[in-house]
Amino acid sequence: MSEVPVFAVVGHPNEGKSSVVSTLTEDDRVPVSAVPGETRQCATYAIKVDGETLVRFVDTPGFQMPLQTLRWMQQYDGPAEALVAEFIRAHQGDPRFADDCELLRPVAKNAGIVYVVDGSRPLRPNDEAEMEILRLTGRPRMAVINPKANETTYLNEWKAAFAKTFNVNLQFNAHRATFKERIDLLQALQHIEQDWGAALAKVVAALQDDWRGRLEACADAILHLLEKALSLSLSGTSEGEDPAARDQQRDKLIVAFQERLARLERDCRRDIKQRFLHNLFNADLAAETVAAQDLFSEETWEVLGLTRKQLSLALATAGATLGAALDGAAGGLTFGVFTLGAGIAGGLAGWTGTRPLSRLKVDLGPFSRELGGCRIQVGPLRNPQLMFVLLDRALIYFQCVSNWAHARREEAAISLPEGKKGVTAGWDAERRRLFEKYQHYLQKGYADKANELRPRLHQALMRTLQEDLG
Ligand SMILES: Nc1nc2c(ncn2[C@@H]2O[C@H](COP(=O)(O)OP(=O)(O)O)[C@@H](O)[C@H]2O)c(=O)[nH]1
Ligand SMILES: [Mg+2]
Repeated sequence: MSEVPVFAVVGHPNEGKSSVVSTLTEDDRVPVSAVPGETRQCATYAIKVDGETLVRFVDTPGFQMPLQTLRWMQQYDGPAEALVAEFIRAHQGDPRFADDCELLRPVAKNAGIVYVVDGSRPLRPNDEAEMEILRLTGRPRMAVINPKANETTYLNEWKAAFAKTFNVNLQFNAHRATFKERIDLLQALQHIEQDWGAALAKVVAALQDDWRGRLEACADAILHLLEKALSLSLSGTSEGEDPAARDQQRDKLIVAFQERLARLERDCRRDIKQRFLHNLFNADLAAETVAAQDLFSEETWEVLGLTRKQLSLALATAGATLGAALDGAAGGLTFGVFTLGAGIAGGLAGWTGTRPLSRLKVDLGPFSRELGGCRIQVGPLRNPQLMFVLLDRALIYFQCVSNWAHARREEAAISLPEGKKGVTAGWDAERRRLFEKYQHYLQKGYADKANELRPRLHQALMRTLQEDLG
């Protein structure tokens, strides 16, 4: 069959039908609403890859009069294949059955059926009636349990009821489903009707290809961020050679430097987000979370990046002075990225919000240099911790965006458990060293050597995106 398969997503009002459609088609325009019965018309959404429509899902209103609808169907004695069309013909002028007619319209046109229930509540007589209606339509059908609440008491009851009426049933949390779970649902659909098997297998293969392409693009975006951030350096000329003038100039450069880094991070996030077809979701609003905090906040460095031990190793390899980088009284929580002059605090008040600048540790040597005369240079950053914090922030952002179901409309809140919870601290030493080497080459200005490493870095990132975060 060369036609694009169509599935009507049906069920009781407010059980998550629109949510299932939204998440499956990655379309956040599907209206998801807490108010039952808002959808009165069917609306069709598609999974498309490279502009080609591969499968369609029809979002429908909920059953309105299931008991009466069933009674009519049980009394019907015309040809079985005309049942649904006859029901619609008999009821289409009656406003009490408006929703039932509307939701059965795609079924009358031979759509397959995806029946959605909230499996966290017990079964009711209406549900039995709805399932029986769907059985009587004779169309291929699958039941999807979308547990809206964290309640599993009734799951077995639901599954037993489904066993009688549906070819396949599956649990699918429309607000939490990952890419893999979407694929599982599409694969399950392959089994409800042989004729659609090939078309749906094509959907699955195309989506898997497409997903891989997205991950490749994200790995590229993250590598681009690293390259730009780690080779970033700014220089300027102070007005006069006295220390105060030089400090002032250096402080200005530091602020500009931080702004440039922040912009690079923003660009990287935008590139990542763009791949996952989100219009409403704003991951940047995750204000309480580590990845969304200031890159240079102490809390960020506490949770992300390398552990103290990993960092000492990295610093030793990079030939930096351990003392400078691991100073700080607070249990080694400060890593000395920036050197801030005494007179700078006022001028910088804006960039860490309310955090007192005095808590930032000083690491003059590697970061800013006086080039002679009135010339001052800031960057490139030598501290490996900065690179791993940047990586962690990008990876956590990726993880959040790529797993954010399109039906989920609340604001993002990425929460991380206590302790070192960056991604890179969990990497094997080989992977970490590869990136340390890259940073080293970029700082030294060995562009060729840095470029040679890129395929391996890309591969390492792909592994993380696919395996560590998948
Ligand atoms: N927490 C949670 N809420 C859900 C889930 N599915 C649906 N909802 C909520 O339930 C309400 C109805 O969802 P919707 O998809 O519009 O249901 P429909 O009326 O069957 O189309 C909305 O407030 C959704 O946010 C879910 O899987 N988890
Ligand atoms: Mg709806």
